[in-house]
Amino acid sequence: MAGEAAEIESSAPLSVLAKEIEDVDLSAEDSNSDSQKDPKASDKKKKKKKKKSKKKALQQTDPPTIPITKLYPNKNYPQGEIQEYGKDFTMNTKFNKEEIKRKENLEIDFESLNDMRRASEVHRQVRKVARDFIKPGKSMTSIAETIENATRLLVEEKGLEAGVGFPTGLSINNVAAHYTPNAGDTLVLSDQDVLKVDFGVHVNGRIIDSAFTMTFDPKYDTLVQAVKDATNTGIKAAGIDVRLTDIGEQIEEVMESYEIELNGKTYPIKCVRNLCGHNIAPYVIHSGKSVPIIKNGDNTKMEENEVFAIETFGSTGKGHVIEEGVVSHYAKNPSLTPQSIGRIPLRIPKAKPLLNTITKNFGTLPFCRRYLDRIGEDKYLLGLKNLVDTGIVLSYPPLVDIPGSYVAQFEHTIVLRPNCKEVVSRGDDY
Ligand SMILES: [Co+2]
Repeated sequence: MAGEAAEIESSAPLSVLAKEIEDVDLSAEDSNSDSQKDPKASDKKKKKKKKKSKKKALQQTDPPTIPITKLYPNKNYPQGEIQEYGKDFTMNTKFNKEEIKRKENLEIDFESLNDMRRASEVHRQVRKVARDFIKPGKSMTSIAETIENATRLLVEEKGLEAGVGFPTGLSINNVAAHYTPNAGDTLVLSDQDVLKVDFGVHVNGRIIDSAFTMTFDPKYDTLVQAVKDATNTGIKAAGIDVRLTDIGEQIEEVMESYEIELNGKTYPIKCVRNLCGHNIAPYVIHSGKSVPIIKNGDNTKMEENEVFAIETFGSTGKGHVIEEGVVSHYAKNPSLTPQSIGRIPLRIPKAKPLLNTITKNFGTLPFCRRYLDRIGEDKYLLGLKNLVDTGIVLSYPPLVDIPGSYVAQFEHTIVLRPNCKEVVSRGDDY
């Protein structure tokens, strides 16, 4: 999901994440510097381990039908891509054993990291299903349902313990973000469309937010390449104590070094300057910090153990989005306490029971109208409007650049572990 620069809301920092490491496996397998420097060595190690284990690992079917927990009976889910922090950071810490020890003690707790890795493996397998399914001629509704059904199956959806992380974004062309079909939607994908597939998976509220762009005409290749490059630049630039504006500046420089020729005209590829990445807290998709994709002067720094969605948007249009069109995405406002909500008068009688349904089924996770439909809610629009008007529920309208323009997006979720950066949602596709 996309963060909007204009709507930065402050909330408590994510200092809760730092806990002592409890699982020895993590330090044995993940903090081992040899295994990070030499991927082959770690492969060998893993193979050895597998041979020793008596349980025979299940193989995923095609299309996938086996929940991820069944594929990893020892519950050690695959780690993401490990990146070392920049030179300045390692210079300060590499030769300081005490500092390394201190940082290991501050390691994000293994359960949380492992939940994110499990959700990431679901994401990788579901996006493969999506890539195989998505073709010109498919309806947006069928694409969204294919992605959501596969997610629910592979993550073993269970109340607020595991499930879909937020509505499946299927924004096309000049629509940059926050479009998902509502009931009755008849939109069908065309071979000239630029489609952003932005979907989420969560385990115990640990949301993996990752997105990619699909096109069916090679003329868009440069746009897709520019945005992929820009997102990877942002991921590389991210780190503990790094200023958000510096990340934005590096993204902007890479993105705007590209241009694209479309139908005989050359367009500069611009960053969509009012969209940004964001930090993620348990059950909260946008948790206060915004990662700009331009140099914006925000001197706020990233911190140890924070989780960030790094996402960039490149456009052939203005590089600026406005809210336009029918809303599909909503989330309960995470900064309100039950007490403060209780003091807000609700004019529509159905608003109160609807709010209870939202709290019970989604908590503060984003949802869409289809998710209300599928749990049996109907005629809820007036009540929902009342909740939005009072600020109890936030709405996220589609965000669009000028007509005729094309926007592409790539996004990954990263964890700023004390001694390394883990790109948890990384796959061999992007
Ligand atoms: Co996002």
